[in-house]
Amino acid sequence: MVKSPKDRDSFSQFIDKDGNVVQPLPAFAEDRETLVSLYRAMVLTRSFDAKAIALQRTGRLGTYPSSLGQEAVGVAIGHAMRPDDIFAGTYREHAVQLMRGVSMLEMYLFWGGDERGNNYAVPIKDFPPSIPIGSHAPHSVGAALAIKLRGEKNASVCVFGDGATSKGDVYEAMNIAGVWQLPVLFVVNNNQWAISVPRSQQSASLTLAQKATACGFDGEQVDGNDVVAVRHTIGCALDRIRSGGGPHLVEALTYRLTDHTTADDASRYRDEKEVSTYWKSDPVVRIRKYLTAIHGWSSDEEEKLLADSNKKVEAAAVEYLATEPQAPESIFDYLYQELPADFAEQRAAIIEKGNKIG
Ligand SMILES: Cc1ncc(C[n+]2csc(CCOP(=O)(O)OP(=O)(O)O)c2C)c(N)n1
Ligand SMILES: [Mg+2]
Repeated sequence: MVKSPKDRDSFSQFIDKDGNVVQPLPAFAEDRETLVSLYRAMVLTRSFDAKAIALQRTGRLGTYPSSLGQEAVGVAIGHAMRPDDIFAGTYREHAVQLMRGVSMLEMYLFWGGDERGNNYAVPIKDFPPSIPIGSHAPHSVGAALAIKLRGEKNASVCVFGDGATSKGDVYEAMNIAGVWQLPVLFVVNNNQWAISVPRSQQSASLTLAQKATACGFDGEQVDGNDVVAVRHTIGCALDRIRSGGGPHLVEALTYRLTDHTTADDASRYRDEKEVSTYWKSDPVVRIRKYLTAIHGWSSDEEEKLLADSNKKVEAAAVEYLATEPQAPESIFDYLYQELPADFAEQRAAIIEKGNKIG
């Protein structure tokens, strides 16, 4: 049931911030193993994130955008998608990428400035993270058009931030998706900030979900810190889209618990009190509380999970640091099928210079 997006408090929720159930759970959430697998993925994402920041701070990774506090959204999206769906997201969707099968090595390579990190073994049709805001929305809709023209039953999934909803590219993509009734799901990962611009100054629209209304399809809000609610909402939306229901939008309400990127210092523009209030809605703690209270999640299991996650992340980091850097001329190798003549000259000049230095 799609709730009205006109009311800011209309978001759906199953488990509140204290781990209490507020309405009967969907069937998948009755299963301990499923919940544990969602929790496991959230913890792994958080470990991956912490290591990325440590690598950046010690000069071994480029600028990195943390997903701290937003793990439930990405894990739920990745869990609800099928392998043949097509994902296009921003730079902050590490959780989705991990769920889709992109390796941690590939992801560290990407954030270390190595284009081989974009050449995933799986999922082959997914787009690389979009650094320009909103420019991937038309691409995602293009993929949805291809799906429709081929008569396939998969879906295109496009994730962007609250700030991106103010971009023309996003509105244009949503508009044509509505006109052509394309199989595309738009997810607004609303973390309340676009660098230093708060949600209140981003848009006078009461909700971001209601922007879908102008494009002729439904939008709804979900508690983005409740992994059960996000998984349920995204799963239902994808089912409707796959059975020909046309586009849909989900606004996931969450919070960016840390700086915008490692190049930012959020303490210069936002109140520490606000941040500490949102820490009380931490999505990882919430599902752990529920698992502990209802499914007997033990401290032994917790310790083992943390140790396993850290081990996987450390192994990926070791592999990343041991990877031979690409040759400088590789900068030209990933954009064109056939290199234009002037670039070919520059490429040759780099090789020539490198050989002389060598
Ligand atoms: C086209 C474009 N304009 C501006 C920027 C600079 N920029 C980087 S992140 C960002 C804010 C994006 O906010 P939001 O969409 O809410 O995503 P979030 O970073 O919060 O996940 C901006 C303006 C950019 N990357 N691309
Ligand atoms: Mg944002």
